[in-house]
Amino acid sequence: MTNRRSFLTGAGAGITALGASLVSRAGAASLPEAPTHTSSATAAPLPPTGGRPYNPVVTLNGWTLPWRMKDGVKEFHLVAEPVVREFAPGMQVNLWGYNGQSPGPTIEVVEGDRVRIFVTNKLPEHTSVHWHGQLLPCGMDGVTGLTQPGIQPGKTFVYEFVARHAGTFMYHPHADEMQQMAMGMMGFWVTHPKNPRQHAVDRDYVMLLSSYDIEPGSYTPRTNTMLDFNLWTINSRVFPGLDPMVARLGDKVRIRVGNLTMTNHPIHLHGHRFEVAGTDGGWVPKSARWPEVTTDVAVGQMRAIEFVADAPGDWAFHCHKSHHTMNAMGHDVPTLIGVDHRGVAEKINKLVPGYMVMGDKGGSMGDMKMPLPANTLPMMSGDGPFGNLEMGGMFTVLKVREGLKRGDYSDPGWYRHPAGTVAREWTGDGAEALPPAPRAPDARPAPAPAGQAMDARKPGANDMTGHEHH
Ligand SMILES: [Cu+2]
Repeated sequence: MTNRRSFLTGAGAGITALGASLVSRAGAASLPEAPTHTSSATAAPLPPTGGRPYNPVVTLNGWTLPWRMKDGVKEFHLVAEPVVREFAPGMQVNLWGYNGQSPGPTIEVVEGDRVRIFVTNKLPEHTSVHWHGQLLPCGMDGVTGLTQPGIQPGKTFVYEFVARHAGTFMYHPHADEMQQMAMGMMGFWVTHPKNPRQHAVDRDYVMLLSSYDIEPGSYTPRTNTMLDFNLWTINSRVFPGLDPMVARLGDKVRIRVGNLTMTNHPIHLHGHRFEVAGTDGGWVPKSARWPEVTTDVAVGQMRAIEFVADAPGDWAFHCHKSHHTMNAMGHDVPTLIGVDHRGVAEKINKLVPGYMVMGDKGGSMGDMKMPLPANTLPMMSGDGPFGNLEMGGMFTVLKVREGLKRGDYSDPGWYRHPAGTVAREWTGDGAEALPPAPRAPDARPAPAPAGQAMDARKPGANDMTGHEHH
């Protein structure tokens, strides 16, 4: 009834059997199931149901696409379609994704596997899928116009190739890219080594970085934005909507990060040292690795970092660009430190009820409850054991605990610090004498605090830069 030939020579007029091709009616009758997933919780790792064994990955706040084996070929079915993604409780976003979610499900295969991926387009415009980092026949590369025609709405294409090398990859459209990626179309791909003991770790997390420009109160990203995004996401979630990464004390942990935003992200982990063990080009030889606590993931790059989780605690993991650990309401706010604008606020309040003075003592809004427009998130939030975390965006926590069960990814709650190991207020009693705090030799008087008269001078009209005027 159906065979591989009918897929590859199907109804797509003018398409050669060498490239990605339209699925014929006969082929469509035997399409593998296209499972969907709408929960934004982190799904348990999906162990292989056949083929070579591997150690499955965990997609933070995401899931892995099940497959079926057919005549020795692993068959997957992706459906490109509009989805609704919760970025964090309180904010739903209209995105485009795959199989009910953005990012799409993670695809896991083993080095040497022959893989067949059916892609059904339920978007209102054509699309294609590019398999970023794969070494494959050119006609399977998924570049609309160059290696295949676009997959028109309602149509299904089939891609087929051998996953030739193990590593960390992703998939995304190469069709109307600016729109489709700005709408969240992307997914992770992991090709496991043939030998499961090679590059083996105890926990293997994967995440894709994406960014969105969503006006507070609206539900759909502005897709023509080039640089000025206001939501910086890990797997289309923002803190506090991101689950923690959990590790047992002593576990070897890998975190694979792919960047499909328009800027680089220096990814930083607290309390540990890691090495970059892989890129989308493959594994880094051991002799070429060096210790790091931050690694930059540039646009279109992937980095697999590895470390031993040897320090119990709740450790911050985040992009080091401070604007990227902030949600929508923190953008385009002028600096008001040192400015007394209480009078201005009163006047504005008559025109704009609810206007709030922000940031005259700094930016911290952790304790303020301000009315937000519907469907957006405060710029920094998230309740921790010591109060508000003042974080959003690309931020989550690595929770390292003793005695966790292998394969237990559930949130162990907040870390219980051993007595005497937490920073605390110094109250002057006890044995510690306050050491002197010498000031820089040429220290100047600080600017007047808010509420006092200020002698405003333009920067540059004084010698703050240290240069003499001539
Ligand atoms: Cu960043």
